[in-house]
Amino acid sequence: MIQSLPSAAVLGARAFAALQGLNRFTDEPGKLTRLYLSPAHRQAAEWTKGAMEVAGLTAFVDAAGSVQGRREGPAPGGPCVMIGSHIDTVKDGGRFDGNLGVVAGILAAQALRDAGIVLPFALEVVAFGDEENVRFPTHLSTSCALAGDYDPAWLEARDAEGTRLADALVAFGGDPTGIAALARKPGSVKAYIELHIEQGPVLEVENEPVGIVTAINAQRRARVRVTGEAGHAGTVPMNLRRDAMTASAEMALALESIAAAHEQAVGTVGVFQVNPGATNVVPGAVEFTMDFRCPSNETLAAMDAAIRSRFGEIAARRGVALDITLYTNARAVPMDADLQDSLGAGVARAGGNHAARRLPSGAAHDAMAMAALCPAAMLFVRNEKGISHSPLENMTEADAGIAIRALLEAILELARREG
Ligand code: HGY
Ligand code: MN
Ligand code: MN
Repeated sequence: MIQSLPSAAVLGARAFAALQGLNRFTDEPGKLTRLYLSPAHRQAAEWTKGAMEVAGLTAFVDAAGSVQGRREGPAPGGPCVMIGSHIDTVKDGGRFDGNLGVVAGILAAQALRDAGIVLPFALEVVAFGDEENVRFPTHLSTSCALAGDYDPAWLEARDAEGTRLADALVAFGGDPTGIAALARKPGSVKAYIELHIEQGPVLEVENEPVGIVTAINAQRRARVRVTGEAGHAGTVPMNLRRDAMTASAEMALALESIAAAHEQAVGTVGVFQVNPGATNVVPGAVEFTMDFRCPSNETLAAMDAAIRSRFGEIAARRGVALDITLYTNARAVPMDADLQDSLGAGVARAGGNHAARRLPSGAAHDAMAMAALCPAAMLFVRNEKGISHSPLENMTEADAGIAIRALLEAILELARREG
């Protein structure tokens, strides 16, 4: 006997209560910092596994550190619909980025189980562990593991302390040798849906609680090393300096102006290390990161060429050495059109006459990786002023509830379309 599904208000309250529990786990008390394979990530993974089990899913922490939960459909081992997002965060991040999508999947599974609804496919919820790629120079490594695109070189990646990813994974309780086996067979995942905060201002400006993602922007990340000559800050004349810091500062401003000159492009220098880092020493070496993105692959390639040309000119004029190492080169990823329509039907059935605005994503998501395996789509949730990757990240319980109810209705729409 099918009972009614919980209201959006009930789902919103449950989501906020669950996030309270999950977000106790941090590596920096007083802030939300939960980097891949950290102690807080392990605690959060255990909490997530337990919450999945309460929701009626069979759950485990996989070899790469993600948490996978599954409820079988009529044919054991058959294809599934997967709801996923991530539980790693940036440093001093927000409560909702990634975490909300995982909690939403768990609450949807629980609501379907409680309502006695039997789906014509298996239902899976996955909490990926390396979406932010803040600790190691990787790119969506844990969702790439499921999509069959894991790069073994990532196991040799080192964090700021010099720890190898493979060693951190073993210490976490993962298994580097078991990652290849995580790859899902084509057809085993019918659809991947990710509910995620928008991390931008569009839905708030247009007064819509939810939106449907059309595509995820192309993105490149690089590490830049600039080498000049250290010297005495008091004695080296300005015209004889090979100052790595001022050269790097000019390059950072060049990135900013190149990004500003290209349609819907962005460019960011987020990490900037000056060596030796003493007041009275002309900096001999600087290492900084670049993150640049835009909707078009061609425009991103043109930006890359312009950056290399401008940086080369600056280095030559200032007499410093330059090394640019690209470590992320992700093409723009369109979201599946049919799955977008199923999400649109879900939003319509969730009530409230919402327009289900279609919009691109400037932020990367695990859906980028999963789209290589199966049809993937995303449901965005309005968040206050679009602020994200910040402790000021916020949203209303009501919007969270509307989004989770729409997710539930979209899953039922997929079941209906299964016939
Ligand atoms: O950087 C990003 O776009 C994502 O939040 N990891
Ligand atoms: Mn995210
Ligand atoms: Mn993020």
